[in-house]
Formats: sequence, C-alpha cells, structure tokens
Amino acid sequence: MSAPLRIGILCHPTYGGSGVVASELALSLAARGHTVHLFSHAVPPRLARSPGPVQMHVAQGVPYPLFHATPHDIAIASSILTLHRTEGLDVLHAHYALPHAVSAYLARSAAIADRDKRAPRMVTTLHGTDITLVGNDPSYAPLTQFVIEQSDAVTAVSADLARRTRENFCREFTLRPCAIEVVPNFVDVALFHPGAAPRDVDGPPRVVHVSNFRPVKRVPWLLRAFALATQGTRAELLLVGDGPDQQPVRTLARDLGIQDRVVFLGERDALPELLAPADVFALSSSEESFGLSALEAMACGTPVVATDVGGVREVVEAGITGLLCEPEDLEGFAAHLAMLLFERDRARAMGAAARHAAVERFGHERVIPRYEAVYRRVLATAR
Ligand code: GMT
Repeated sequence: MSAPLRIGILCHPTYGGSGVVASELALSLAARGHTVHLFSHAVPPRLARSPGPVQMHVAQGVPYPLFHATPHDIAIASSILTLHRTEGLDVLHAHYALPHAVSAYLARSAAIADRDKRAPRMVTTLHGTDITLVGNDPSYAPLTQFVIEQSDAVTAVSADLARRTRENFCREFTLRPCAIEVVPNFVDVALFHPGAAPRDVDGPPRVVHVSNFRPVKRVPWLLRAFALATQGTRAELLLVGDGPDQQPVRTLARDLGIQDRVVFLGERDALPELLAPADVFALSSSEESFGLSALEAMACGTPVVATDVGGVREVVEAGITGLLCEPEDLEGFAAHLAMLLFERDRARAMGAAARHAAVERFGHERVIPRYEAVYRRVLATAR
C-alpha cells in the first residue's frame, strides 16, 4: 500500500459548488488514511456537519485601518506556511483559482525559500467561474494565467471547462505545455440515494431547484418556465438556497400569481431528503461548468431538466438521465418540465437511469483515486 500523504486543501466556505467538492474530497481522503488539513476563511457547511477527521484551519487575518478589506488570502498562505514549517505538507490543493491558487503559490514559494525541507507540490482545480466569469476579467487574467502555469498539476471539473481554459489562458505558454486533466465532480452515493425520503405519490408534482440564486443561475427565468409548464395545476416549485436573486424571485412569483405553489426554503443541509422525493430537478443556468447539484439530484434518482450550457451535457445525458434545451428556449424548457412532472412513469425511468449514471460515472469511490493519482504523480516528478 502507498504511504499516506499530508494534504492541505484550500477552498471557499460555500454552501454549494467548489466548497462542497473540496470538503467532500477532504473527508474522503481522510477516510482513506491521509492527513488532511482544510484552509478557508470560514468552516464550509459540508465539513461542519461531518465528524470526519479533517483538520480545519480558519484563517481570516486581522482587520487594520489601512486595509480596504481584510486580506484572508494572505492569512491562508501564512497559515499554510506555519503548518508546513512545523508538521510538513506534501501537497497543496487549491480549489477555485482565485484567490486560492495564488495563496498556494505564495505558501509554496516561501517553503521553497526555506530550503530546510521539501516544499509542497501545488495542484489547482478549476471549477467554472474562476475561468469563465471572474478569472478572465482583465483585472485578474494575467495572475490567473500565471498561477495555472505555475501549478504542478491543473485539473478541471469538465472537458468543456478544460477546453475553455486552454482557449482563454494557454495560448502563449512558453515554459510548459498546458496540460489540464479532467477530473469530474463526484457524489457520495451512500448519502445521496433514492431512499433518502419517500415520494408522496398522491401529492402535487414537484420541481426542485438548488442554487446560490446568483444571476448566472437565472432563477427568474426558471420561474417563468415553471409558470408556463404548470398553469392550472397544483404542481409545486421548491427553491433551496439563497443569494442576490431571492427577493426579486419572490416578487416575480407574486406577479405571476404562483406564490402559493412556490416554496422558498433557504439554505438547507437536508439535501438528499429534499431531492429524493422530487419529480424533477431544474437547472436553468446561463453558464455551468458541471452542475454539482444536478448530479446530487441524479444520485437521488431524480431526473434533470437543464439548459444545455458548458459541461452540463457531460453530466446529464439528454433523453436518458434528463432533458436538455437551448438556454433561450423558454417554451422548450417548460415543455420538458411538464413532460417529467405529468408523465410520472417516464420520469421514474429516467430517474433510475440517472441514479445508475451517478453511481457508475461519478460515485466518490471512482473519482477520489483519480485525485490521489494526480498527487502521487506530481510528487514523483522533479520540478
Ligand atoms: O461560480 C460558481 O457558481 C460557484 C462555483 C463554485 O465554486 O462553487 O461553481 C462552479 O463549481 C461547481 C463545482 O465544481 C460546479 O458544479 C458549477 O457548475 C460551477 N458553476 C458554474 O460554472 C457557474
């Protein structure tokens, strides 16, 4: 058996997306015998609710009148360096390029300058908007490109994101070829499973959506599609999560006259229990590198209706595990919703296929060894 590794993971403490992937990865790696430290400016909710033996380091820095905002990215780099000097780290794994790959780069550079022990290797996982919306803004792009190039390995959560990264950031590389490995997101299929909560076969048909309610998720657009699909029915839309568009969506639900059929739950940990009884999971984003919440729904046996953007088609197989349509096709999206809400046998069959795909292609036991292989490869390679 290979020796256990000392791994430092850096992530945003988000309720969904990269914060979930990083937390679940940390927990799975620790369960496989590695020593795992997680660095963030707050405890990610997915880690907080687990008793798993991951060592959490909350690095916030201290406020100071000269700072416009407290630079937690520097505090994270500093915290990593302190730990490396005392206990040693083999690998730093940054989730979401900004600012974490920058923090990891800083910590690794300082460790190299120490010279007294081997500096950790640096792996960066790109998640989506760190490349497509934020990282490619001119105010950040040169540094995003630099840290991608400086990483010992770069992974992307979908082939589409890897392609877009190459297009945006890798044309002018001179030092090394731009190798970006696709390691897809994964799901704990023992936690997210169809039996997590019973379906109420006599209850109203139900659509569920989980997101951070940012404009990229287009929740208002979803509301319009839902209204169109379910006019004159008792179908419900369950909205889980919170963010900037929540209040406008509440207003829109009233304007559309569907406020009694739209349920706002806010942020919840009980996702398997909310996803499993739903008839369909809806994802209406304008950009989506992967769509982790759709995968979690699939693992619960719930089929997906989604916009065909980014890497979503790598997760949802159109006509098999869900239905896809063009991002501007509101009528098409509504028709897909109606089909899965009101043809329950078809929805059940797609749900079973979705569960099968989640287990076979994205089960955490299949994906975690791929990250371990990346770590071992960078450790075996001379810089
Ligand atoms: O940019 C975001 O929406 C947040 C980001 C994150 O860090 O959580 O989400 C991205 O990463 C997720 C985990 O890999 C993916 O499942 C999401 O598709 C991706 N979001 C977008 O591409 C919009």
